Order: sequence, then structure tokens, then C-alpha cells
Amino acid sequence: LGRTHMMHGEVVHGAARGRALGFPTANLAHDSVGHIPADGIYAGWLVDQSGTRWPAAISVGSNPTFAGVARQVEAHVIDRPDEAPEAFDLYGQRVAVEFVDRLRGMVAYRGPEALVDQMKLDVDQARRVLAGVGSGA
Ligand code: FMN
Repeated sequence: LGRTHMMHGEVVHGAARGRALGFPTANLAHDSVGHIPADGIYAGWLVDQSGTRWPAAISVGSNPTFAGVARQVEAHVIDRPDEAPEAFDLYGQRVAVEFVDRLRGMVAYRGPEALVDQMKLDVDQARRVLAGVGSGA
């Protein structure tokens, strides 16, 4: 990306589908502010309220696999903390999302299985991209 795209906003409840898919996401509220890049999948960072930077695979778009309509920005934190993963809850927090690199465009898959297969690849790719740039902290 030519410049740093960054957004700030509150984490709100989405369709609550992500958890069932095995890829829970922190959905940014629609009144979030900042530079939203074009629809697609990105590697980046989610910065939580305490300032901790989490590596993330970020989705921007209307989730066409599920006939979504509204444009969403949602971040899946990669490699969540092992200890008390259930306590890792970002709902209600004001977070920042920094977009580092574009991975691909948004795709309408035939169903959740194909999407999940691709999300695994996205997460692997995001992990590699972010390991290369460091946390910037
Ligand atoms: N949705 C799509 O329809 N097509 C995609 O190609 C797509 N790629 C994604 C890649 C990643 C890494 C992530 C985290 C999400 C992606 N999504 C994609 C969005 C999912 O459909 C969405 O996270 C899921 O439906 C859960 O939505 P919810 O948070 O509103 O429950």
C-alpha cells in the first residue's frame, strides 16, 4: 500500500458467523474513522485498548459468500494468546486497525468450506508478511 491506511473504531458484534467458521473476527463499527482501503483481504495489525499490537488478517467488503450487503471491516487476530483464549474478548474496545499489505480481492465462494480453505491460506500468508515487517512497536 502506498501510504498507511489506518482506522479507529469500536469493536461491535457482527453476524457471529466467524466463530462457527473457526475464524472469529473483531468487526469495526460503521462510524469508524480513517482510511479504508479497497475491498479485499489484507495483512495488518489490530491495536487493542492497552496498546498491544496483534497480527491480523483483515477483511474489507460485503462478505458476498453470505449475500452480505453492508461493507464491513473485520480483523481476525492470528495466534491468539494460548492462556484463557475465551477471555480474549475485544467487544466494546476502541481499537485501531493498520493495513500493511494487500493479499487478494474479496471473492464470492460457493459455500463456507471453500472460504475456510482460503482463509487458512490467508492467515499463513499474513503471518509471513507480518513476520517480515516486524510489529513496528
Ligand atoms: N468473506 C467473503 O465472502 N469472501 C472472502 O473472500 C472472504 N475472505 C475473508 C478472509 C479473511 C482472512 C477473513 C478474516 C474474512 C474473510 N471474509 C470473506 C469475511 C467472512 O465472510 C466473515 O468474516 C464471516 O462471515 C464472519 O462474519 P461476522 O464477523 O459478521 O460474523
